[in-house]
Amino acid sequence: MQARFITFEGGEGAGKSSNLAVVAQWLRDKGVEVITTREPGGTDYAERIRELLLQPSDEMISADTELLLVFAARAQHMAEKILPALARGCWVLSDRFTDATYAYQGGGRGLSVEKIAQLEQLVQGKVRPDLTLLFDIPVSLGMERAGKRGALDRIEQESMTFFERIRQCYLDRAAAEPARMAVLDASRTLDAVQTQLVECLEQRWEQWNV
Ligand code: Z5A
Repeated sequence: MQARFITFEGGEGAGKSSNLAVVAQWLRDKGVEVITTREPGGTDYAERIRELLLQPSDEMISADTELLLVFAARAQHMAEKILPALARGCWVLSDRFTDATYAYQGGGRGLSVEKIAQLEQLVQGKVRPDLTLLFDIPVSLGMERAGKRGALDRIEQESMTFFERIRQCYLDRAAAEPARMAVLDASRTLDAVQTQLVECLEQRWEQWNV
């Protein structure tokens, strides 16, 4: 079977990382070779860009700077990790990808869809995720879960309205692309979320095996 590219999206504390591990195990149990990765980051160089993006800064970081850094990290991630893995038949699971850019830099920072789409084309060409799992959660609940971990990074320090715009942007994208994006109710218990997740995977697995 052709290797697939699956991405995990959602707001802060939505449970992306926890559920990515579940999907990786589900696929390995099916005999599939899988690598897991994350954005921004995923390679040594891209992880250094991640640090630049997330560490709190006294200097104002412009939205365009943030956008270009995100795509610089993605270009490296694509070249060094994602494309070689897919080419050798290995499935790739990424904790965030370009939908996060539309949501955070687009919905959150107010950059235009056209500007983001140009960079998406430049960096990714035709590569898009085969499946995007959107873990949807009310902002306050996600923050409560994420907040339990301690100090906030530069983006986590933004306002509630910033994160509300991000959530809405994700939901709008999922409504516009239902064949690629599956929305999961991440406000439920971990067990309940995982039940939805497995149902979704079983459906896709059948489609992909036809
Ligand atoms: N960013 C961007 O701006 N532009 C881009 O293009 C990209 C990213 C790619 C880093 O992301 C930042 O980069 C992010 C967007 C920006 N913004 N910020 N800040 P990240 O993914 O590394 O960081 P994050 O969004 O803050 O992830 P997170 O808070 O780690 O959330 P998560 O992975 O979705 O959740 P988790 O770690 O699996 O779970 C959080 C906690 O909740 C943990 O204690 C779990 O045990 C608990 N949990 C999870 N699910 C449940 C349920 N169902 N019930 C109860 N408790 C649960």
